[in-house]
Amino acid sequence: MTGLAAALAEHGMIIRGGFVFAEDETTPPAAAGEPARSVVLIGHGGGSIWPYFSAWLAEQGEPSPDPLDRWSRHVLDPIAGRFGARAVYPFEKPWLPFQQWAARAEGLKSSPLGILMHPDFGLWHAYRGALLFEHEIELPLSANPIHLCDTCTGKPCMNSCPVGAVSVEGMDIGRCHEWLRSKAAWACRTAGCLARSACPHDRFRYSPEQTAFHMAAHLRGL
Ligand code: B12
Repeated sequence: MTGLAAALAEHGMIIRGGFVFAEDETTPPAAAGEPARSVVLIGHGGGSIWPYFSAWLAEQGEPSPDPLDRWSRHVLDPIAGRFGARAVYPFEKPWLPFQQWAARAEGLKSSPLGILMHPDFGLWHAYRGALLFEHEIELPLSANPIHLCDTCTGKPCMNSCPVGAVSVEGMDIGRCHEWLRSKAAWACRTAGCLARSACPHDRFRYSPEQTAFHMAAHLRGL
């Protein structure tokens, strides 16, 4: 996996763990059409992709929809080819269970926001794709990763949403979206999700530019 890690590092991406599927699991096809035996998740912690993606975006001509998705394919399709894998993406429908895979690959658990909590990156990480292999590739799981939400006493994420969409029951997405559609939600619409921002584990927080980019994409989908 050293070669793969090096190829990804050229684009600010990292390996986000991987695992062998269970024998009785139905899996998507790998490169030659046979059911995949293993999956390696690819993504980033913090804003590591941002300089690479922004430089690529600046070279593109006319703006066109979903540039981050296009960039992800542009980077990962050739890398998948080099390593004999098939690349799949979190934005492709029918959606593949990226969060379930991520939880298995890195032992992560969900925050009250629904986003997985990472012991280092906090809420500031995402998945840009996954590589499906015909053979077994197992990557070591860090021993019992800490779930930071378990020891968080103040739970500021639950007190920071202006419409109380985050609670012990989880995230009320309908309430969040109704609010986001209103002009009154200017703070969330410009600075990003206030509940996510309130998380104290924010060493890897995205830059204001990256946050605004993701929020604009999110708002276009409402
Ligand atoms: C649909 C979707 C959404 C929908 C959720 C609809 C719903 N009712 O659950 C909406 C549009 C609300 C959404 C929002 C966001 N999402 Co979203 N989303 C997805 C997507 C494309 C598909 C989820 C799915 O159904 N998968 C299929 C099922 C079978 O797989 P699963 O692993 O069991 O998926 C479950 C979870 O992913 C969960 N889920 C997904 N998103 C969200 C968001 C919230 C708030 C909650 C409660 C649950 C939830 O719902 C799924 C069904 O149970 C995934 C990518 C993917 N392919 O999984 C990204 C994904 C889960 N989203 C992601 C992110 C980052 C976000 C946002 C932060 C986007 C942003 N604005 O920047 C927000 C979170 C809101 C916030 N508070 O900031 C990341 C999460 C990474 C992580 N660190 O955990 C993913 C993996 C995409 C990626 N490229 O990395 N999302």
